[in-house]
Amino acid sequence: MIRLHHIPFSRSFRVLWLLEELGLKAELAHYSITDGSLRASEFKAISPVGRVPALEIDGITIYESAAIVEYLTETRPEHGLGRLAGDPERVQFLEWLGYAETQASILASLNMQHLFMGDPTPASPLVLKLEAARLTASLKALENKLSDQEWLLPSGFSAADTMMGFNLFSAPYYVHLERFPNILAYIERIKARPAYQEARKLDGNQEFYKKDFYEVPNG
Ligand SMILES: N[C@@H](CCC(=O)N[C@@H](CS)C(=O)NCC(=O)O)C(=O)O
Repeated sequence: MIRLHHIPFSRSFRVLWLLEELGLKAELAHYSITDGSLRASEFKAISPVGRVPALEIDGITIYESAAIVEYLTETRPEHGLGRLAGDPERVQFLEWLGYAETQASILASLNMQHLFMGDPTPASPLVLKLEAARLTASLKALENKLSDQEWLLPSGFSAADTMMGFNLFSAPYYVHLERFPNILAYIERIKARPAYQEARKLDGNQEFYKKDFYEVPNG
């Protein structure tokens, strides 16, 4: 039995997509960011800070998306989606797992302030501006990297792309991607993958974004 603790359009999509790439089917346990289900003691026993993803597989439970990605690729090396110790791309692979999470933390901060803060404590325009600039900087570096390769690693698609790919579906709510043609082409390549398409069907509807774009407020 494989069970993925999941919220649609969240970091758990990274794992949902990677499982599809590996040909593994998981039962989904659904949560919501707003209904308190992440704070239930049963879930805290699985994920101590009450976050998704968490994955039950092979008789163990793992939380932290990068750790899950590493575990899945190391225990299923026949799919070639990780870069194991000794591989010349190992360091780049690990860097991208971390980079994706660094970028996701900026997105999470923007989400928190744009979507979940309001009366009586509206978000700070200065912080929103800084976070949008930090997101832009992280996208510029990605744009440069994709100028002469199709995927994050020179040798081709890997699980690092499943870590990063998720971010690129949240980023356009805060930064116009038209100025990043390599990233737009990368997103199209992602969308063309059958495993990605299957994961999207299983994902569920996102419940966060009510607008197509969130402008940085003046101030
Ligand atoms: N570093 C963790 C972050 C997990 C995380 O923050 N997940 C979000 C959804 S994208 C969450 O569960 N948030 C709930 C909360 O912050 O209360 C990972 O990569 O798995």
